[in-house]
Amino acid sequence: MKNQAKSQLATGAVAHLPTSDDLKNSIVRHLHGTLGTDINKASRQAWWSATCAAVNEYVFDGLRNTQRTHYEQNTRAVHYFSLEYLMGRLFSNNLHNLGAYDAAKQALAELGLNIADLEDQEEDMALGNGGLGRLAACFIDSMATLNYPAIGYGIHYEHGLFKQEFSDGRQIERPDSWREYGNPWEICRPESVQEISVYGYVETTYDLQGKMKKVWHPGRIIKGIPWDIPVVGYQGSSVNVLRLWESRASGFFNWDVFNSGGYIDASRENVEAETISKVLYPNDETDAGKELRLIQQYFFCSCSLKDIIRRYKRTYGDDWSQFGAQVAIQLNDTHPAIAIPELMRILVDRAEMGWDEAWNICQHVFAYTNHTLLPEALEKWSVRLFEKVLPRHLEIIYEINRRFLVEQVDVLWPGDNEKKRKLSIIEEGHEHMVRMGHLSVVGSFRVNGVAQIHSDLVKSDLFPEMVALWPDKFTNVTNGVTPRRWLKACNPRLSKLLDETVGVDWPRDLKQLKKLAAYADDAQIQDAFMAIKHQNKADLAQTVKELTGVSIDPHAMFDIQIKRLHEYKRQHLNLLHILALYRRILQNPDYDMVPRVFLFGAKAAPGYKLAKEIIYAINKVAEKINSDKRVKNRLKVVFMPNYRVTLAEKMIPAADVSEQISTAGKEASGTGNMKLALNGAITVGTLDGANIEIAEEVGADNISIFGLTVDEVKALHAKGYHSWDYYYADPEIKAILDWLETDYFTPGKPGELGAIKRSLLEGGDPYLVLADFRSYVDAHQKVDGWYRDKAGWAKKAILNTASVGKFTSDRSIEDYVERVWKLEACPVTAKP
Ligand code: NBY
Repeated sequence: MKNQAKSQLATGAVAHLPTSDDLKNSIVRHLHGTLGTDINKASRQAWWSATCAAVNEYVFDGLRNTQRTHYEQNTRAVHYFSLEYLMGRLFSNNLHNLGAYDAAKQALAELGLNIADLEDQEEDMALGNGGLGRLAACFIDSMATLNYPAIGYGIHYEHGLFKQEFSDGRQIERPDSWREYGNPWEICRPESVQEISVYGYVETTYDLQGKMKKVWHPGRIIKGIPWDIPVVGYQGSSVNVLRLWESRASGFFNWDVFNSGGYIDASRENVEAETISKVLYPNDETDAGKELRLIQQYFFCSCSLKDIIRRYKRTYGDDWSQFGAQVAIQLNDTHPAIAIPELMRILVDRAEMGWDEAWNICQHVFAYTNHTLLPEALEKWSVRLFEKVLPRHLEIIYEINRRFLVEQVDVLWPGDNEKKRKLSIIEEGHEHMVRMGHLSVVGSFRVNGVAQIHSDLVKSDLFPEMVALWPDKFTNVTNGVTPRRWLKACNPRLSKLLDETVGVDWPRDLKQLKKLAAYADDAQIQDAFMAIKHQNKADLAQTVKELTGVSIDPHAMFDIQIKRLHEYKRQHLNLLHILALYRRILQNPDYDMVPRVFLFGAKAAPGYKLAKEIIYAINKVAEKINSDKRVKNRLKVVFMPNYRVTLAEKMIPAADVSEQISTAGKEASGTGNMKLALNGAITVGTLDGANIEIAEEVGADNISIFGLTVDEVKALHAKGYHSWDYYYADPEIKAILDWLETDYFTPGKPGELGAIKRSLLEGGDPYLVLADFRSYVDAHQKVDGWYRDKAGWAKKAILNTASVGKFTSDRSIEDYVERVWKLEACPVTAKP
């Protein structure tokens, strides 16, 4: 008998993990019975769908067992509210988490198929912009793995983040239609439909006892249809749910129009209702402040709250006394903050509860995570817009604010109008605005930042008075990433080496990696580790060739910056360094440097002009450098198109150097920094966000830190920063900026790359690029020296992987459980 690939032991919700024969039979069965085709003529797409269906037999089994257990145990649960989930592909992730990847690989091989080819059939599920959305995806993976009863709530966007193409070096956005050919991982649950209201007006009425009652007469009713995506915990522990709402016209309101011959008007209303979940806003960090966006936020919050309440009532009926004990809601930034007045509305207007009792419930339910200090990214909605879209919620916010100012602010600071002005949920400018951050802090029992320094700054710079009012409300939870996706699945070679050296428990106990430190000086392990890195680089080189046509040499140092394009993340600082190296090579043909390939991946928000100019400049400089014979392969520059989770999974395992170079105080945490260090890249970074904690873990010898600290940044701004001084004082800076303005990189078109220079000089260089330039170049010089010593570099790389066990999202989730949610794990056992 042939050797069947064994799957790992079933430990949780999934009763029987598949063998390769099980999967093979099931795949063929689905090819016939679900896809209606045959092994002789099935397309790759059909094979992929059939394989997903086969995997789903086990996933759904786990889902049923988990849901039954949660219902029977009646446990407290956390509800993660997020406008974004950047899931990426689910095929290999689900197989790995089921412990069935090898079995599937063998089954497919026996059917004459290569599993990697099938993986490439899947579109990324890109329902998010960047770090915030990916964090939500890592968190739901960890919550399932750790057996916490948890549901993720969000929007089922028809179009996720745009696809990026380059045309003559400039970013072009194309729509992303991830579900065009269906999505095998989701289940539509029409039986759990919800209806929500928007627009209209509020009527004040009085009952027979003379008691005032507010009645909202909505202008529009919209249906929310839930799609459930199973979230498979590692080794089949729990299978939780991500529930995403799709908007539909309610039908209800349109009949009159329809019957009176208004067919076109009626279908226009349909289109408008369906627009709500049509497309993800591509704004990273800055909020658009658009009506549709506010409706999106309200739509998913209202649907989700009603869903939670429906489930609660199944057990408790009209007894609300246990709601606060049973339900925790985590707000992923302020985007879902409208859930706070919505719950108040449901309790006060619908359940006819007194204000104090209702407010008390809210304050046991909501917790808020802040992801940014950038002033332009702190959400505000105009009172005018609120009044139009959510008139009743505006009244409730006014009342929350009135009580807050009278009962809290005026008690601590009697008669201090300046304090009231600063703390008011309503900002009084020439246009009155609702401050969603203030609302979130006032309405939550806990507020956290996403790295220690960021949480400290949230307290000291963003909400100092709120801290004076409620010191215990504020805490920190440093971000983390799931090692299942970001090491086990994306870097199988390194995973195997780790299994052999530190044992197989590291994917769910990442601190086990510490054992690897004992081998940091072991020549054999060093060779193995660097051979793996080299193979990963060779794989990436192939991808680069296919996607861009550029040839890169895996023997060169791979220096990678992957993240959204933003001035504060300073991709242009990286560019200035590249230009400095290029200029040195041209000035000195024998300039001695370790050959380097600089790789970028980044999307710019479509309306962010300067960000797009930076992409263009990098592409133009890349073209010139890559075709300049004088460089003799010491330098290559590649901007990878359409950066997304799937591309990250190919780039991260191949990185030697990780660029984490934000202006200190601006990057809340970062999570790419963690993924890169975990895969053995050495960080060149500022003392910002989680870089600080990474430096603490890996030690000063294994990271290259540069630049101003948060305090120095503040001091420099206070004293007055003049970027021109650096331009005149540093001839290299001057030469590079002037060079960018010539037509050297854009023949015949001088000034095409002038935007960067202008922003750094006339624009005042708000992110201190020129102030940090010299120390950045020095930090890279140091890295260049390190790389020349092969054994020394291997040791540093190994120590990076060995030292970053702290940054698993499992640890983040345990921190949330302890500091915020107070949940009990609920292990699931499969029914025999
Ligand atoms: O959240 C990121 C932070 O920049 C990063 O430092 C942190 O590690 C990560 C997870 O905590 N923030 C982020 O990704 N923000 C967004 O994607 C985003 C998206 C939309 C809007 C604002 C921010 N919006 O207002 O539309």
